[in-house]
Amino acid sequence: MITKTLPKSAVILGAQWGDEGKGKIVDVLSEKFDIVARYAGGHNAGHTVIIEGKKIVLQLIPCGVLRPSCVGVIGNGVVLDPAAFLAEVKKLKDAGLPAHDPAAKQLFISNRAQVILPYHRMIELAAETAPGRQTIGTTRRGIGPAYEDKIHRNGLRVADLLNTSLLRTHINNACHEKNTIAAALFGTEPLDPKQMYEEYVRYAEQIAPYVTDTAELLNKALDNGKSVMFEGAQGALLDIDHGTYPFVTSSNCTSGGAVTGTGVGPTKIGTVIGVSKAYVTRVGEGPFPTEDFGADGELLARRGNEFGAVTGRPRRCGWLDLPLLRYSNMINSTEWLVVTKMDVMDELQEIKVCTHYKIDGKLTDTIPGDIRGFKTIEPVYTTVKGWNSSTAGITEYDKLPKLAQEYLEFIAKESGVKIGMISTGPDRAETFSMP
Ligand code: 2SA
Ligand code: MG
Repeated sequence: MITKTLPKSAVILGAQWGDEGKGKIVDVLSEKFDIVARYAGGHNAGHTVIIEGKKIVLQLIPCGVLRPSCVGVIGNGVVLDPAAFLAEVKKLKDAGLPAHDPAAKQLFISNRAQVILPYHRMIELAAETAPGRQTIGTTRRGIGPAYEDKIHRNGLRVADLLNTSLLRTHINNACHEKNTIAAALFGTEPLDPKQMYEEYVRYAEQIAPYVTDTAELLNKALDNGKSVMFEGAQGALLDIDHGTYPFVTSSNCTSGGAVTGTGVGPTKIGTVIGVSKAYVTRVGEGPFPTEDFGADGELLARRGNEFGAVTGRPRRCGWLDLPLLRYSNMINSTEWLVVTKMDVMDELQEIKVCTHYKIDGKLTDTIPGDIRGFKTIEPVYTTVKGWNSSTAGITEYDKLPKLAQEYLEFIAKESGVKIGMISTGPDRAETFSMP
């Protein structure tokens, strides 16, 4: 049983293309952890948690802080939009949650996290909508351009945001450069550096009380016997290195990201838990071998309420893809799977599962390394009978219909990873550990 064997530290991440229901699982498991740390992405993530019928969507702040006993950390691997952070802090305040108050010492931001500035959004929007450019279908939050600046050694870190003279110089220089590029390439109107500085200096004052050296905080906490959960954002197949490049996000969503994105080394991480839907969804462009364009795909979208939590975009739906799940398990060293949204499949007469790919007439399990390779994939399906009865809200394995149990056993056997937990509905309570 997953909750009985949980070590002092665990990575929880999406095993697919995001939106697997991580937010809810992090929330449920955060009861067992002292600290929850986000290690990658930014406010492009949308983690929906429903507590006693009340829905809370967090994009940047780790879901763990919804429990007053749990400390939230925004790690160095995250790209932080100060305005988005402050808007979420207000959400916590309005919900009466103590984490919003820096005096509660329940929420921390890494001094080494990168800052998203308005020109990042400007450049991304222009590039995504420019004629002749390959659209990625991003969330248009400036995530990619902020990571570009980080890797280009051109970025502004939170520690620099707090240094007013450095901030002024940085904004002046960056605006000069980005305005010139955006005007030349896309004909975009320039941004005003003076106005930007005045806005960001105010943000800096407001976020300063949350800022600390979070690598030190996390390592000391672990050394002192505290427990830490590393909360992934997006999903393994959107990872900048291992995902379906270039249709990916700009960070390492995989378990390796937890190490570089927080400053806690691999020997201090106890386990990796992958969250997978009982089917698959994807939002934005890019390959999706098991996408279903027919009535079943529509049924999954409707019953699963498959719309982006951040942008409201409809998600594409399809069948569970075992080659991709095995690949995700491999690159993450996943030890446990959590299967979510079982109940969404309750009305299906038949369920298809992709067990292998056929590429150039040969059965294979290897995931193509190039995007053109995906076009040659023919998914090989096994069809199983649907359980065709309600699993919504069931919280005991024995009470699941026999066919639903068989489906889960099939997933565990074929993916090579044991299933530790099942979710049968959106509420915190609609979850159970496997016997
Ligand atoms: P970006 O904005 O640069 O990270 O976009 C690059 C690709 O990554 C995908 N992406 C996501 N996919 C699923 N869920 C995400 N979060 C939100 C949610 C998305 C939303 O939880 O629902 O509300 O639309 C997320 N964030 C990034 C994105 O679709 C691009 O394919
Ligand atoms: Mg999401």
